[in-house]
Amino acid sequence: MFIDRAVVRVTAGTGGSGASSFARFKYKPKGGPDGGDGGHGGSIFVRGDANLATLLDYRYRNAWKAERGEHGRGKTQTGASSEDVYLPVPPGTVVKDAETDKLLGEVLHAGDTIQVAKGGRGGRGNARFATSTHQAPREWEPGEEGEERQIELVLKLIADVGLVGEPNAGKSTLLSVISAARPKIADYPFTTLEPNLGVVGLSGHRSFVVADIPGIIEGAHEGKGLGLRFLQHVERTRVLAYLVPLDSEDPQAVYRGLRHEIEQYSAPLAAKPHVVFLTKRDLLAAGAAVPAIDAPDAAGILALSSAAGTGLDEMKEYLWKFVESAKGEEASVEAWQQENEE
Ligand SMILES: Nc1nc2c(ncn2[C@@H]2O[C@H](COP(=O)(O)OP(=O)(O)OP(=O)(O)O)[C@@H](O)[C@H]2O)c(=O)[nH]1
Ligand SMILES: [Mg+2]
Repeated sequence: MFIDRAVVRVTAGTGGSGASSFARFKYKPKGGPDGGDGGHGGSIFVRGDANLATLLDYRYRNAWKAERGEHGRGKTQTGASSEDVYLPVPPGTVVKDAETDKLLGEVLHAGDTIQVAKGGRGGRGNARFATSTHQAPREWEPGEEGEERQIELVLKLIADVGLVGEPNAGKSTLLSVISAARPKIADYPFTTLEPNLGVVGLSGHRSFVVADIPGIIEGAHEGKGLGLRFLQHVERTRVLAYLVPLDSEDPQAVYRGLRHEIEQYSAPLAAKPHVVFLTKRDLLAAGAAVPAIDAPDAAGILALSSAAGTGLDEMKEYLWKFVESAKGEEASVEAWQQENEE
């Protein structure tokens, strides 16, 4: 499970002030009070958006403001209200007040909205204060202040696919070419220290979430390298993809080593459905055949190159079906468990 968190300051718009004004007609110098009311300040809402999978945007922009309402004007014209502001968040985001830790709500589905800062009401203009005994009021109200607060957004995300591989296997590069994620990529080991998530989009609004995780080395299950921390991150993914670069001296041994580390760490993790990606296909000598790998437990073996872009479309379609079938299995296991509990 990946926890994505962001703290954002939201400031709603203050209401516009009411006006103090008197009508002036050519032949009637002393008209009645005609100051209009101020407009509403804009409120701020958090809204579920199915196209998002992370809270990454809020690392770059952590302050959001709505405009103030316009002031009222003469001729009892009400000031214009300001537009409300919507912060898009992925479904599954919990919204809290960051100062009090109070739960403000949870965005479960696309389109769900939660108000996080209320815009101020507009103040009344002097036209509103006229009574039979008080016919020329000068009173007007200022607009109400817009609410301001610090909110915390928390998203617990289960990645569909976890990319498993030795350092430099090309995990981050692969994520960067199949999603909008921009993980750091370099030709030295352990470039990736924290998991990166990306959403892979396919035609017909299909998508799945891929997690690129720190490289795994021999002894990872004992805590070597980023070992345990890395393994905890993949524990909650639905399926795994083992990456074996084709410029490895012995691809079979690389695959065996990865399987070994996972098995040593946890049997359920090793039992997760998995596929093998033979990466960096462009590094094979021209005309050379892709080496065969013995992987009896794998659902499939695909050769691809992130650098040349080969095999990627097929791989995305393949992964999507693989993830869907894993979701189907989960559902049937849950149903089976429920039936057997009764
Ligand atoms: N020729 C070639 N090089 C690639 C390909 N994919 C990745 N690389 C290179 O391999 C190196 C390592 O790539 P990364 O994507 O950072 O590898 P990683 O698995 O994320 O590595 P860590 O984060 O350190 O575990 C970089 O120099 C990449 O440019 C590929 O398809 N072909
Ligand atoms: Mg990396």
